[in-house]
Amino acid sequence: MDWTSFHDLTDIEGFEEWLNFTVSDLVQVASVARTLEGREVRILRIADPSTPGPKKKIWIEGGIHAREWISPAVTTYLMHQVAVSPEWRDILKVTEWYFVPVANPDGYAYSFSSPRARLWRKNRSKNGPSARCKGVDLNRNWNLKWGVGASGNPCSETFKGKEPFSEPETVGLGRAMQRVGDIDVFITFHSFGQTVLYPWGWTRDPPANVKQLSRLAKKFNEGVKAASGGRTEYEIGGSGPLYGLASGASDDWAYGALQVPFSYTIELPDTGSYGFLLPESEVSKVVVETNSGVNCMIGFLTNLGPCARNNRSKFLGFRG
Ligand code: 0X9
Ligand code: ZN
Repeated sequence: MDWTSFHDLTDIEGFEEWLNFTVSDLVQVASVARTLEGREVRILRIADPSTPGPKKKIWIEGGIHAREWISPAVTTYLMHQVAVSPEWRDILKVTEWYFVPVANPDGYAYSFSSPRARLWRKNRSKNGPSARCKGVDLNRNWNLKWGVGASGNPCSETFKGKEPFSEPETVGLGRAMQRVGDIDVFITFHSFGQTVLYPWGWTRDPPANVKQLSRLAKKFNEGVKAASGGRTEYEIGGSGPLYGLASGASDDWAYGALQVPFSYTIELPDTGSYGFLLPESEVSKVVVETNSGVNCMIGFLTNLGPCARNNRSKFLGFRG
């Protein structure tokens, strides 16, 4: 494993097992769903059992859209850093992490299968016995205001599925998130655009704690800026206003159904020159900058590290 190239599902699963084996005191691996093509949707829990709770719970989702290869790259890098890097050690004492490196393994594997399939977005669902077109957009399939800004046509890139939670991937991930319970921060990595999006996607109305959401998003940008020497910046805003209405996404479900107070979609680089076809030469830069962004965010939230907040300032989500 390295972060100077993109890796297929076999490499990523091998890396998960290696991390689980070498950092066995901190890392646990579980399978939360079985896909149509028989692959596992895996989550990795990283927590330090030698420090007492309660801890902030952070859920990081990657690879829900197959072609956005930089997303699993960022997720696996962050997972590795959280498990082994001294930069995260203090924060890890007061946090527990749940990583989903590849939320859409069938789609991801398919996008590696041939140059023709490189830009595949959905899973590989059959959509009925005689359907010509395969795949459900897993980021239109979660059960919150399902249907707004999504397609009912199986041939569309944004096909919402036949009903909310029709897909094993979304069902398994949703149940696992419910089981974990009281998640404080949810981040799903996508590409491209260089934006930090907060809810809602299904309406342009601002969410209840928009001020806190925006303040924490700015910390991500601060961390990215610091690591990039001021060269990389993200735009911050509501996903409805910035990207147009789209419902059934995991961020809205985490925020609206699970009441996760800090829920974000981070659209990774670039801003459109290469788009989904980001060159491998960019991978190391993006993963390092994103790690720094998340470190600043969580450092602020936990009051640890270089981005620790002022002790006296109150900073609470709406769940308190
Ligand atoms: O449309 C999406 O699913 C995401 N953009 S992408 O280009 N990566 O496909 C944005 C999702 C933003 N969140 C919501 N609409 N809730
Ligand atoms: Zn996406």
